[in-house]
Amino acid sequence: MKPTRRTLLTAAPAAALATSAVAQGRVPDVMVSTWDFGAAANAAGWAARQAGGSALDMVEAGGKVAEADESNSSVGLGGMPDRDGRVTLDACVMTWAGDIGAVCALENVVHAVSVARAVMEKTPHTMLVGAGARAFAVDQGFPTQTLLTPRAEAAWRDWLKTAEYAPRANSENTDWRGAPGGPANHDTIGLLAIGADDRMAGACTTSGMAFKMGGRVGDSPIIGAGLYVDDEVGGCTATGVGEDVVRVAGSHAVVEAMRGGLDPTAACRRVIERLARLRGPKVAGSQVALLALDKHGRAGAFALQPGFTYAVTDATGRTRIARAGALFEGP
Ligand code: SD4
Repeated sequence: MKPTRRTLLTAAPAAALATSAVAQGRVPDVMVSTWDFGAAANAAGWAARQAGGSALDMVEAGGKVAEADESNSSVGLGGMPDRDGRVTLDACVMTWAGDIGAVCALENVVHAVSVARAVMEKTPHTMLVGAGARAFAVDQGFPTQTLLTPRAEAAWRDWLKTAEYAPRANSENTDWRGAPGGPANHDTIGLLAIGADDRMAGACTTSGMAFKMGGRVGDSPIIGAGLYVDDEVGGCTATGVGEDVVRVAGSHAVVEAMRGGLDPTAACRRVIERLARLRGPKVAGSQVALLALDKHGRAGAFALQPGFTYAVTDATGRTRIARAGALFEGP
């Protein structure tokens, strides 16, 4: 049936959908973030919610935690540079109302997620890149600083000895935990939250693939690829090799699969399977992970490779780390 203005106005309100999870006796999830380091981000997001903040405030607060943490390499400060030694950040935000903002290849500003929000709120545009993004951030009063830490610089100088570009699956967790294995080559935090008013927002922020070519942009700041939110259905965010996420418009595809009736895990799985069919052996060694949260407060994820984890905070404020299923799960 073609929706009329009347049917649109009388569609089930978001609150009714989210409370249906409570009616089923389940505490709905209200915030999810990629990887183990999402737990600290969720704590900040939860605090923002408790302080009366919106879902957008929640995901921004969470993203800023990861951006300021130089021990993850990287989102924001401490991010691995490109092959010329420059740390360039990509980020985006999307709200329940379809408002979007993004920055690509932003230099010298730690909180790319906040600059993306400012693009959304203060400009007539949806995306600023490179020098324009930096000039805008400075104009908005964002402080500037060097993002290349001694640790990241040392890793880059080490990489220059071979200059071999080879993304490693799940480096977000192994490198963040300080496990051996050399420098991280990708670290992204994607966040989705449902505010106390039942409206959803999302954010995604990254320094992209370590030792990428100068000017390279992955999926993270691209609405529909690294992030998508539809307040009628739910949201999705992606991590891993951005080139492969973009190929299938990963986050948008997951949201549409949920709209078609799949639960978040099944929706993520469908898109990962689609990517594997599309690319075959070309994705056999790489990681792509999709994380979704539906309007009922159900979280789910699926990945190409085992090892993808995510942090889930429920409406009581309790956080757990969950492990996603994977297409190439071992025997
Ligand atoms: C990118 N998707 O720039 C990002 C990297 C990433 O976890 O997700 N790392 O391609």
